[in-house]
Amino acid sequence: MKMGFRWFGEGNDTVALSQIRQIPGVETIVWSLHDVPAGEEWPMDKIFALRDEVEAAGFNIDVVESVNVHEDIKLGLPSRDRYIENYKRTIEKLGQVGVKVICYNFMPIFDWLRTDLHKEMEDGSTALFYEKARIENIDPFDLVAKINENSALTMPGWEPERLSHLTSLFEAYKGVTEENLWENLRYFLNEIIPVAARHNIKMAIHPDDPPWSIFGLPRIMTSQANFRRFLKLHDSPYNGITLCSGSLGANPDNDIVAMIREFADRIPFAHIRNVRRYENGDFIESSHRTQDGSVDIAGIVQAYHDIGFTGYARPDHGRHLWGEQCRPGYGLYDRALGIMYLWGLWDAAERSAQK
Ligand code: DNO
Repeated sequence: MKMGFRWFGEGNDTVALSQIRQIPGVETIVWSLHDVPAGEEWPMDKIFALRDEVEAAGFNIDVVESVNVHEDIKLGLPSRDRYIENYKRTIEKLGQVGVKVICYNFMPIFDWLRTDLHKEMEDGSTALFYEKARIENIDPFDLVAKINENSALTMPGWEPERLSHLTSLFEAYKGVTEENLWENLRYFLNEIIPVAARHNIKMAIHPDDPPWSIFGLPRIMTSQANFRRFLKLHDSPYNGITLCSGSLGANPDNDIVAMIREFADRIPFAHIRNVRRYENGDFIESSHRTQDGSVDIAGIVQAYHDIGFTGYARPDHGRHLWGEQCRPGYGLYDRALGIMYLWGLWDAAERSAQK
């Protein structure tokens, strides 16, 4: 297991590379060019600049998260081909600087979704929280109208500057079914995976978070059965999964340990974090420790050890501790604690395997 840490770039992250350097065992910075819009080709000078900065701080740049997929590709519009060509050229350029894994997702309109970014926990820390009933009761068009009247009603991802854009996107997705999305994903994979293979880059799709449909939008990367189907859509070692225990773990039906065992050779990248689920479907992102949430993190790390996992892992979102001001979920302290927990489990598994 190779350990990585997500970093949003100088001026765009509250955590410094020099701080990450002091967390034991981190070799890889998980990075992206966050200022390049989805669908555009990444400029080589920016890739080089990032590489030089990260390598000078003592890390490698093996994992990119994410190269985002333009909505026209997910919608299967005729304009998708232009964006797919840009995507391929970005893969080629990342291949030139030695990138090994590219993480991406295929979620319509929204990436991860929460209702509260700073929900207070019993111990005074705060964490990302999802209130199911609140989301289920939303008619997206209605919410857009309400936010227009009162901008205080906005939710993460619904910022006023995105609103006009959001309405037309919701319109565009009307009538798009899960089967359409599968077909559009297959088209995309058939185009990009051969390019990734030529450059020895493993593409690793991220599960939908939460792993169920929201606002009537189709979502397909949600379950073990759907990941099985995904891997067969384009059967290649370069077509893989970012197995995110926290995203999938929000649904109690998902057995992450079983997924690790079944998809063992198709997981180039692991996101490891816990969530505490409530009976009404709400969930909160608890500490990485097994006992603090509903996901069996100890069992997950053991399963990775059992399959001889040599891919990349990173701790995922953390709580906000000790008054830290940071990007929601991406502070220094709880992710550093998470790494030490993961190493503890891993090292103990190594020891007991040697006996
Ligand atoms: C949240 C992340 C996701 C992930 C993308 C991958 O913090 O796990 O945003 O990076 O879905 O494309």
